Amino acid sequence: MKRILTIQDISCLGKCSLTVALPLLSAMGYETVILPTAVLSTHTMFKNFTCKDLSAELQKITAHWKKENIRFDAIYTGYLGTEEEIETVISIISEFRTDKTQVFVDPAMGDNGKLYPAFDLAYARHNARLCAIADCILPNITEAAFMTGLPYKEEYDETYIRELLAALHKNGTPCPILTGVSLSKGKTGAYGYDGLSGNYFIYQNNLVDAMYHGTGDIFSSVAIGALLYDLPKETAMKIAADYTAHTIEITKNRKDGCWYGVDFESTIGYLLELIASNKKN
Ligand code: PXL
Repeated sequence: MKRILTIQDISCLGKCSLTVALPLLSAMGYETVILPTAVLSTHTMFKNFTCKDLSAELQKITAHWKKENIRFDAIYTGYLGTEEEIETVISIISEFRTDKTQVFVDPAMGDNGKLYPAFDLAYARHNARLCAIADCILPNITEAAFMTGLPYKEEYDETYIRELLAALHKNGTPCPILTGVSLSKGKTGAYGYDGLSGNYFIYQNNLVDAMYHGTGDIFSSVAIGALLYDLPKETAMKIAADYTAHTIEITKNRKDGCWYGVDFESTIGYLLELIASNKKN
């Protein structure tokens, strides 16, 4: 069984970061080791959330793992609260990385042309330093624009997407994957570049007209889990995009749900079916 280390915050209530990565990767059949960077009462879309930074603890936890000679097949980082946290995570990756470890970075920091309120341009540039050392990154267009300094565009064509991918590749990562890419009206999906083969890969499905918090984390967790099955990259994108879209659709139609996240718990059965049918093909 592959062992994945995921480094993100715990938003105790909120269905994002570790509270989605852990159940989804476990359901996908991975031993999932967590390194919580901070504990928040809720995610930051709530007012008056509490936050306890765990930076000081990270060194102690990872020093213990080193003594136990623990190794990881993959390291997956998500939302990181500060520039210092990013620096700590860069050094943890360099300590635990072997030539077999695949490093995935989701530089979760913004959407729709804006950074989340807690972040600024200096933070985005720091995230670009983390992305530079990753084997594969999964930013959305907003995050890619802030990290590369290219303009953010609401309306775009494939040339713009390839420019962003080229800039991210030049920054250092062999496999940048842009999420939330819409190549035609009513569609959305992922568009990636595999620097090792020199090929682009694309998956588009129908856009579900609803926005919920945490769906980026759900897409990334499933995409990373699927990539670690060593499926073709298009297939991994299909599994992640179809699962995320279906989960948003189910959530949209519910009567008694919460506003702050999607009902991913009720669609885990669908995820496993999707994986089984795509592994066969
Ligand atoms: O879904 C990304 C995320 C993760 N963790 C926290 C957040 C957010 C997005 O706002 O606030 C604490």
